[in-house]
This record gives sequence, C-alpha cells and structure tokens, in this order.
Amino acid sequence: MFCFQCEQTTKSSACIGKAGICGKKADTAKLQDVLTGALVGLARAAQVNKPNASTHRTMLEALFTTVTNVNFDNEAVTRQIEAVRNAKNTLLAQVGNPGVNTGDYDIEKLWNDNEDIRSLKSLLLFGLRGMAAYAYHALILGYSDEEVNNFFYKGMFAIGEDWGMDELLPLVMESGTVNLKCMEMLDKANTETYGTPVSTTVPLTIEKGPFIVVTGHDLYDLYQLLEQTKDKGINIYTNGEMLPAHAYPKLKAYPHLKGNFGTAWYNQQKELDHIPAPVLYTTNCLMPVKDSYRDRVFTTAVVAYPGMVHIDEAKDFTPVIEKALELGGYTEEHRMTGINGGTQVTTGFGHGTVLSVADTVIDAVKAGAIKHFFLVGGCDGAKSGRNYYTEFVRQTPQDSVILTLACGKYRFNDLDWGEIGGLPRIMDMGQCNDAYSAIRVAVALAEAFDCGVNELPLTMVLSWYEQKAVSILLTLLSLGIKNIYLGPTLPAFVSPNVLNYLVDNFNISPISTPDEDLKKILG
Ligand code: SF4
Ligand code: SF3
Repeated sequence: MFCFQCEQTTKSSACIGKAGICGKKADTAKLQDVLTGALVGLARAAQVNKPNASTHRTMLEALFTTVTNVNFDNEAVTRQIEAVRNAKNTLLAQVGNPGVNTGDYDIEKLWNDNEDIRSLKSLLLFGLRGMAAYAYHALILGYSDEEVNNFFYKGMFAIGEDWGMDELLPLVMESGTVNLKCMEMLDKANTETYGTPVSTTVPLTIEKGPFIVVTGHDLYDLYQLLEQTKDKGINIYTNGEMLPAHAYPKLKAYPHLKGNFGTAWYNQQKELDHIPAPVLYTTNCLMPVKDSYRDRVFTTAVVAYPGMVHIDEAKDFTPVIEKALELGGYTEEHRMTGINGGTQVTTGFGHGTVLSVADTVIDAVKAGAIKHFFLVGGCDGAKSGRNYYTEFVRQTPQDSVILTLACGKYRFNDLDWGEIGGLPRIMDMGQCNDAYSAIRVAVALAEAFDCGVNELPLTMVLSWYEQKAVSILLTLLSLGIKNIYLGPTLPAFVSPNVLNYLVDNFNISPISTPDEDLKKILG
C-alpha cells in the first residue's frame, strides 16, 4: 500500500506495508486507490456526456469514502467502485463511441510520478476529498451547486492527465476558491435548516439512564436521531465534531439533547471502553474498534467498519435505540471532564453571532482593549506535539481574542480564558467547515478597518490532520491569506519545490514553539 494523505502518516513520509497508522489495511487502501482511479474514469466520461444529480451523488460519496478514518470496510468500498463504474457506463451508454479515453486510471502512476507533479495532484485530490465531504452534507439537506459539482469532474480529470506544474498549480488554487463556495453552501444549508447558531454552554456530565452518543459532522443524522428518540427516555450526547450542533436553535430545542460526551477523536478508544451506550458514527473520525465496545458501534452514510451495524439511507435508527435501552446507561450521574479538567464547554460563535456584536468588537479594537485576534483551529490528532496548541493559547496575551473551530479546540475549550468587553476570549465558531465563519468575520473586520485581511492584527495558527483541512488551507491560500502557521508537521505530500512556492508566495510557516511563534507574531 501507499498512502500519505494525512498528518499521522508513517515517519511523516508514507504508510506502506500491511496497514497505515490509522488502521487502514493494505487491501482497503488498494481498493480505495481503485475507487479513485474509477472516479478519474467517470470524470473522463463526463467530458462527453453531462453528469446528472445521481452522478454527482456517486462522485461525492466515493470521494468522501476515501477520507481518513471514514471507511475500513472492503465490501462497502467495492460497492462504491461498482456504483462509480455503473455511473460511468450510464453516461457512456447515451453517446455511442465517445472518441476519447474513458478508461479508469491507475493511481499507482500518481504515487510514482515526479515528486512535484505528485505533490500538486495530491493537493488537488485530497482537497477534493475534503470538499466532497462538505458538499455531501449540504446535499443531504437539499443544497447543491453546479459550479461545485462540475469542479469535481474537472479536478479528477486532471489527476489522470500528463499535465505540468503550470497547468496544475492554477487548478489547485481554483479548488480552494470552489471550496469556499462549497462551505458557503453548507453554511446556508445548516443555518436555513436549523437556524443561526447562538452561543451555548454545553455540559460534559452524562445524566443517568439510557443514552446515545452521536459523533461526526452530519447534522441531519443527529436531527433524525433526535426525532426518533423523542419521548423514549433516551438522552442524546454529541461527541467530537458534533458538539457545535448544540448551538443550532432547531436542534437545541430538543430537551433530550443533553450535552457532550468526551473529547476529540483520538481519545475514542479510551473514552468508549465499556461505555453503557451505543455510539453512532456519521462521518470521520472512526478508529479501529476495540473489543470492549464493538457490540455498540453503529455507522451510517459513507462510514463503515467490518462487522459493525450500518444504518442505511432510510435512517431507521431502531437498532441504535434498542441498544441504548438494552445497555441502560449509567446508574448515576457520570461526571466527565475536558482534557484540562473543565466540566463544560461553549460553542455557537459562528459568523451570525460574532457579526451581531461587530460594533462591540470594532470599538474594543479601537479603544485598544483587543490588540490581536488569533484563529487557533483545525483538526486534532494523537501526536504529542499537538499540546503546542494548548500552550499557545495559554500564552496568548489577555488582550487578544481567540477564534477556534473543528476538533482541535478540545485541547483548550474546557477552560475559562476570561472575557474582553463582555465577550469570551475564546469563541468556538463550530466545525471545520465553519472556517467559512472565520473567513466572513475576517473579511468584515478588514472592511471595518478599511484594510486587507493580511493587514489585520489577525494570525491563523492551524492544525491539520485529514483532507478537509487540506481543502480549507487551499481556500485560505486562494483568498491570498498570508503568514499562516501550520502544524504539527507539514504534509508529507508537499514536495520541497511546492513548499518553496507556498513560502515565497504565502509565507506559510511551520509551527515552532508557542514562545517563539508568539514573539514573532506580536513582536
Ligand atoms: Fe497512513 Fe493517514 Fe493514509 Fe491512514 S490515512 S494510511 S494514517 S497516511
Ligand atoms: Fe476532526 Fe477527524 Fe479533522 Fe472536522 S473529527 S476536524 S480530524
């Protein structure tokens, strides 16, 4: 196998051999490569016949399947390969002789290509995988965009072509621009469906009695589960990236949406050990399932793990509900804490909330009460170097505001970091896709101060792990945002020449120590 798409890749180089660090086995990795090659074939066929809504959905599901920690199930991946080939054949059946190559692509060619070409194509491919996840969540809520849909074919087609850097580089940047549109669409889908998030305090204590933990990013799955558990004496707890759901008025309205269970994804094997409740995975990050809880893991949508019960498209969560009743939950209130011992967290500071107090923020900047903004956000992961982010936040001056998002915030979101002008110093904007909110706020501040985003007293200190973070990084670069700090390590798929390009044009810095970086930023 060869896979180097995530931050924890072996020796910061590539996972080869029998299995990856994430637990993905060589045969699954191979099937995911075949699936990706089939998507290039589908994109080739899309050059001769226009794909439709059903083709788009197939494209999104297949790309999402290959995101890190989503799908470990060979049978499920094999079904996806068939679906993609069927979609291609449907397109081709309508045109007779296509006159162009519509064959599948051998991804091995990409892994063995010149390192700069491989680097740019990887940025494009992994960015597309991340964007597909966002487009999928929007689609489930009935939102779709032609420009976003079309770009998946354009990008996947390019993966199979013998193009040079001059052709690939603009496409990589374009993928960032399109992903902004995609995140905007998802923001619209979420807020129009569930209301504009409001700031919300979420307890980390689990009440006694039956409960279900729901994790991942899909708000529609959570909504369905809340509906189906109404008046059943079952409480629902979010986990990981589902935490921001508490801030959406229409979800918040369910009295049995009680709180948040546990912390970030890499702690799941510890936190789920003998848990008296089922856990529903709606998206990444799923880790290899341990015996101590394998009878209580349920997957849905594109998530799958061999031997686990999968809830299909009809979203009948009866097996999960029955499991919750059978296990019965804790017999007494079960107090859990965040990583730093805190007993509650807050969320709900999306662009709607932050911009509603924009005048207060702007006045505080003008009066010198707020001197700097940091966006400290992104994915979490298991590596020890990730406590950089906790330390960084700890060392930020009291007159700075910290915006955060995605699961990396669990490093510091359970502590009270004080207030500035009636606003909490740390504001959780939501999931990784809510990077859109951070961009909206940054642009609004730049407008208010009549300057560019790069001239604002704003620094982005990002942590990455999987491919959604790649798509977000490309969006920030496509907006011309400079001086980003990136860690805990740089992507293995960025070649020295591509890195030079990023440093020369965007002044991207790898993180060093909180001390040194803060000196540089504030100095
Ligand atoms: Fe390795 Fe990451 Fe690929 Fe898993 S997703 S095989 S950890 S590079
Ligand atoms: Fe986390 Fe897996 Fe990326 Fe949406 S849940 S951010 S790592």
